[in-house]
Amino acid sequence: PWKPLKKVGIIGVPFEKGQKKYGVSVAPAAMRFAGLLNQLKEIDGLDIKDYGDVDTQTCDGRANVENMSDLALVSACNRRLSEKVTEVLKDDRLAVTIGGDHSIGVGTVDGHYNVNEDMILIWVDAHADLNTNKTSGSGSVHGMPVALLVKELSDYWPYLPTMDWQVPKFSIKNLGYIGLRSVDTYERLAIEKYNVPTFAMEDIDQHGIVNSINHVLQRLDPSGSKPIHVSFDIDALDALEAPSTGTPVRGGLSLREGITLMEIIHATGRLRAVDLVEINPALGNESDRNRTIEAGICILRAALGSSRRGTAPRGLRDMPLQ
Ligand code: 6HN
Ligand code: MN
Ligand code: MN
Ligand code: MN
Repeated sequence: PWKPLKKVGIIGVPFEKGQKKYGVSVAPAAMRFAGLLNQLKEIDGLDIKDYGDVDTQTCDGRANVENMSDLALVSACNRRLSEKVTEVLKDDRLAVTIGGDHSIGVGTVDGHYNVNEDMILIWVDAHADLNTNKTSGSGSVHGMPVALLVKELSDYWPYLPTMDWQVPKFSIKNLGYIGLRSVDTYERLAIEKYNVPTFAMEDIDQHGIVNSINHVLQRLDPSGSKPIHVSFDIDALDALEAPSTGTPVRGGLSLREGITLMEIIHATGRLRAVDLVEINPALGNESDRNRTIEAGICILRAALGSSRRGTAPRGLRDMPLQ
């Protein structure tokens, strides 16, 4: 009964306080300027609606939590984002969220969970983003969104002022990782403790990207009946493919592996939300910036059904006669 959604909603989240470098908040504007909407509209039969940018500038209240930077702003931005994702999904559109740093995964997954409690989450990233404020070496919330989201880790957090709206309900049993190659020690402990299906780069090298994603999908949803959320950190791609990002790691996915991954997920017909985060147009030179943005657009096009084989014109059976 599942078939790919033809209606899509785009949400921009110009937010960068989940990490410390300037520029990742410029990505939604840079992606739009590069022609994102037209490049998605070119895909066969898609109806694209732009929901604009979420307000990322304002918050009331303060939250001074040890080793957790700008929590009040992270919280306020994610709260608005969660409501926006819920709105897009309730409009029967696939929610495409353009970050922003990866702390915005809290809002996208929360907003998706509120519509589809049976959703599964594929976190495509060089990093596991599974730190708490106790285990984080950076104090940056973009390294913590998964730990904030999963109910199994709620006891490992202190009380978080301003975050009362976000009650962790999503189960870590519905999470899988692809692309990991920079995992902190306690993140690895949690992955093993909860037996999270994880295809780190050496696993992908051994099994190939096709077997890797099929294995994760099979583990999380053997009957193929659950909506899929993909949170794609551009640093999952090799740093040569996507240099303009805040925490690049060498030895990542080729662009072709990223595209194949998204084509397979598209083909399930169950994709309901995609995040594309951590593109930082202020890092590197112009060629780095363009390469990274183009890679991001390729990933989204694959997720939305663009075919590398090409697509014959709809409803037509012959070439035009003279
Ligand atoms: N990202 N594990 C490191 C940290 O600071 O917690 C890096 C996190 C990177 C986060 O790329 O979304
Ligand atoms: Mn609406
Ligand atoms: Mn990330
Ligand atoms: Mn990352």
